[in-house]
Formats: sequence, structure tokens, C-alpha cells
Amino acid sequence: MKQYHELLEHVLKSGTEKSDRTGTGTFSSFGHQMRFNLQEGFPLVTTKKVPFKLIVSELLWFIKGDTNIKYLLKHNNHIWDEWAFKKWVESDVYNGPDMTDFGLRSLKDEEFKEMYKEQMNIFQKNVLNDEQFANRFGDLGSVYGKQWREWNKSNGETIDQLREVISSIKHSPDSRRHIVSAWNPEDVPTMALPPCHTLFQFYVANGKLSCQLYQRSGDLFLGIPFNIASYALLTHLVANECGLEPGEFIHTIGDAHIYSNHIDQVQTQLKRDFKKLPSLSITDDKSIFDLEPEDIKIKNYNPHPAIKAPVAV
Ligand code: THF
Repeated sequence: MKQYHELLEHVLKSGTEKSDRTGTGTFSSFGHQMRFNLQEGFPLVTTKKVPFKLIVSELLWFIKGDTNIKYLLKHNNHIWDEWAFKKWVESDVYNGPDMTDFGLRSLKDEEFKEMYKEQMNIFQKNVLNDEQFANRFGDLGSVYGKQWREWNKSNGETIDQLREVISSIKHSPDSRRHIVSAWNPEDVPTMALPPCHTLFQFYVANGKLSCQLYQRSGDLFLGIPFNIASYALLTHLVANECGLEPGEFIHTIGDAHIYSNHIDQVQTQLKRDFKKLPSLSITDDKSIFDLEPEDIKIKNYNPHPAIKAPVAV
């Protein structure tokens, strides 16, 4: 994954210091592209341990068209908790201690961090055990699952973009319109987090399926290793569904940034040497729409140890 390290190095060296929505501060650079040949191994970063299970359950959650974090919680996946939690603590039914700016404050204030953890625990329990609560606060609204599977049309019907793109790959592989868009300008103003993975396109040649993603904004240390693996996995799954071999995953990024509180971690990671890429094993003969997390496994993954870093909310 030389491509990934080169991008980290470039942004560290030449990135512009920029303020951001989360108040954390970043080093940022605009317009980058990485290419991964999926025939050369599965692109899961090896210079730190990336929790592949979380990537699988998140992707299957999108594919199912689910937008409620309850599914993720059931699979011990907490990467979207903060965004749902935020809706709850800003609502009129919340009556615990003030949680304004909980992301930043829990980094600076140990006492607050404990209070935040306690409220987050209550929140997770409620989503798992109280259906009404889950429906109201576990749902992230018009995020990826919704746009991929149930894009709202002006006449009240919906479009299943994922099913349609799979059908168009099968029936007219040479088409230049194999596109799924998550960016719905009508929904953007009311979304907690407008989609970072804005649009992706598939391409078929020589019996191989390639995929290019346009990502408007990329958190290089925490998010990007997830995003590369997630779309590489999606390419494998769609290729299987269509009877094709996986080709390349091409990752195009708009604002590529390193958060200022990830700099030490990035420097640690850049000193490490690459390990051999792992490979993927997927249960045969199951439709992409019926897959469960235990159907997808990574083999021969021997990364360096994990490196912890706080996520900006
Ligand atoms: N917001 C920010 N600031 N960065 C992102 O990468 C990001 N995402 C999604 C939505 N908003 C974002 C959520 N994706 C982790 C990884 C991906 C996420 C969110 C968080 C994370 O913390 N990963 C840890 C492990 C976490 C764990 O073990 O529970 C890691 O070390 O990789 C962009 O997709």
C-alpha cells in the first residue's frame, strides 16, 4: 500500500493548515488519486491493524439499505454512534448533563469524558432495547443505505440504485453509466453528515469489474483505510454477483486531510514496513443482498499493531 503512504507523506509535507467543521484543525490537500489492483491482494492497510470486521458490517448495513445504527450495535460496531448520539443529546427529551461539543470536550477534560461515556452507554442500551427510542434516535436519516437502495423520486416512488447498477453491469457491461450517487442535493441541508463517498462508477473490460469512487472529503488516518477496504470489498461482491473477476479500485479524493491530533500516529505508521497483502474469502452461491458478516473473511492478514486516535465529530 505504497500509494497510501505516499499520500500521507505528501499531505504531511505539503498540506495547508486549515480549520474545519469539527474545530480540530487539519493539514489538507485537494485532488488525489490512488489505484489498487485487486488481483494483487486485498488492499487492507498492513502498517497498522485495521478492524476488518467493522468494515464488513458497515458495508453490509449500506447494502441492506439500513440507516439505523441498531444493526451496527448488534454487530459490536460503534463507528457511527457519535452521529446518532448527537441527535439525542440535542433533542428535547434528553435531560442528562450538557453534552455540547462532546467530541472535543472529551479529549480535553477527563471528568467530562467519564460523563460522556456514561451517557453514551445509556444511549446504546436504549437503541438496542427500546424499539421506539431506536426508531427515533438510532436512525441517521438519508445516509448511504437510503440513497443506494431507496432514492426518493419527485413522484413519491423510489429508485434502487444498487440493484439497477448490478442489472446494467449484467445486461450492458460496456455502458458508461454504471453509477450510484449518494449525493442528493435536496437532502444535504438537513443531514447530520452529508455523504463523504459522493458517487461511484463501475467499468467492465476483459471480464474484470473495476470501480472508481469520488470521495469529497477524506480523513486520511482513520477513515481512508476503512474506505479503501470497503469499496474494494464492494467491488469483489458486485463482481461475484455479476460473474466477473475483480479488476481495479480507483480512489479519487477531494479534500484529503490529516487531523492535527493524528500527526504523531501518522509519523509512527510511516516508519513501519509493509507486510504482504491478505486475501478475501466469501461464501459462494449467496446473493449480495443476502450476505451476513460471517460470510466474509480475511485470510493471511498479519499487520503491525493498531494505532489509536480520536475521531473528530
Ligand atoms: N468522520 C471523521 N472525522 N472521520 C471519518 O473517517 C468518518 N467516517 C465515517 C463518518 N464520519 C467520519 C465513520 N467511519 C473510525 C473508522 C471509521 C469511521 C469512524 C471511526 C475509527 O475510529 N476507527 C478506529 C477503530 C475503531 C474501533 O475499533 O471501534 C481505527 O483505529 O481504525 C468516514 O467513513
